[in-house]
Amino acid sequence: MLKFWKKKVAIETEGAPRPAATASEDAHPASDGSAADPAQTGLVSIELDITEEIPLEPAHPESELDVVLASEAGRPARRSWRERLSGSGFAKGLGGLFARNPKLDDDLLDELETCLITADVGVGASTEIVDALRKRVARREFADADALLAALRGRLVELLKPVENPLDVSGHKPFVVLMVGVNGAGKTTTIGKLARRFLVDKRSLMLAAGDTFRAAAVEQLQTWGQRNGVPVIAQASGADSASVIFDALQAARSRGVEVLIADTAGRLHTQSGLMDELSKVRRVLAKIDPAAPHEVLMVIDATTGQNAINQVKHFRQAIGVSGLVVTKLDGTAKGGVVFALAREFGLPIRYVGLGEGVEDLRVFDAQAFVDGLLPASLSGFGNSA
Ligand SMILES: Nc1nc2c(ncn2[C@@H]2O[C@H](COP(=O)(O)OP(=O)(O)O)[C@@H](O)[C@H]2O)c(=O)[nH]1
Ligand SMILES: [Mg+2]
Repeated sequence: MLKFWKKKVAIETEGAPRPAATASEDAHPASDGSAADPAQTGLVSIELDITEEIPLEPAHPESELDVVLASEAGRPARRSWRERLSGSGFAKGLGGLFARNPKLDDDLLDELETCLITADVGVGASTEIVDALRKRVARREFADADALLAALRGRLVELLKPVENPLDVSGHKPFVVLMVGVNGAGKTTTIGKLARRFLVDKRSLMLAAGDTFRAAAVEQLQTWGQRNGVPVIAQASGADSASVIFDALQAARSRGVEVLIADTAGRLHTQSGLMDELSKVRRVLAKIDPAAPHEVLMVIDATTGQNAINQVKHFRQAIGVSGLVVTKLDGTAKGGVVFALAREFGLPIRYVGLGEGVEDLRVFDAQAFVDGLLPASLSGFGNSA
């Protein structure tokens, strides 16, 4: 039995007085504490009349998200991790290696090491993993290649377990999630997917169109918000990003919203001006809530490979990063970067993107991820090993 929820939301970006401290933030349109005039500030007034029906209590609560998502536009239920990851270079490389029914010798271990490095696991982690296996092979711990594969699986899961740490938004209200990352990493689409999850969890939320760099980015978020009945705080493109996110936090607070997700421009970590802007977002938010943002979620495109490591270093320096989302692990991504990130930073990997669909953002699960990358067993490849 499905129950439905009808929602009517009126949003206008308010010009409420701001704390005196804000006056020092040069670019804020109403930093003198006066009521903001939309005509002067370029604030966009958004009137949402949402009558879209959002199913809240699906027939099978144990797979709530699946049911809701599958019911949308006749989508098929979401695909398994293995289906999504089997096309990756990592899965193909390892699958190919073990499918040859290899002998347990140095050549196999060398090939395995090359395979891990090629899949972007990183030289340090790959060598470490293979050296440990080499010692065990020398001690004749493995009866066959299947046993070696099982040991590899165990080690890979062990590497990722410490970063399997889901995002918990219950500690603050509003809980502010700031999305950061380079251009095209998948920030805005991830916001859509994430927001959908929160809606299914029955959490009230609001979005801030903090990517004021491109007009299309503001529209992308507004369109999504309108379609899903989620208020979006926006200003005309070219406005100050920190000011949009500041307004959004004020609005979210006054409306008792539980989660605020703020988009930001896809800045390159080499552009120091843009990085400074991120630091400013943090400073400005702290005037309303010293603990905000409560999560700085950095989105990383898995296809950027080892460059991802440098990106994280720069963003950590500029704003601090508390969690990662690794997108585009479907298709041809090498996937190994997830291990390299885990080893290098130990930052929680909150979600992974396994495709472009709304159902393809998954809470990171170390075991499911590794199982998706590795062949189930050698017999799965028609070998008797
Ligand atoms: N295949 C795939 N594509 C994705 C994934 N996440 C995002 N994308 C695509 O990446 C492109 C850039 O995404 P966008 O959200 O605009 O990036 P932004 O510049 O960081 O906001 C879009 O075409 C998305 O559909 C994913 O997990 N898998
Ligand atoms: Mg974007």
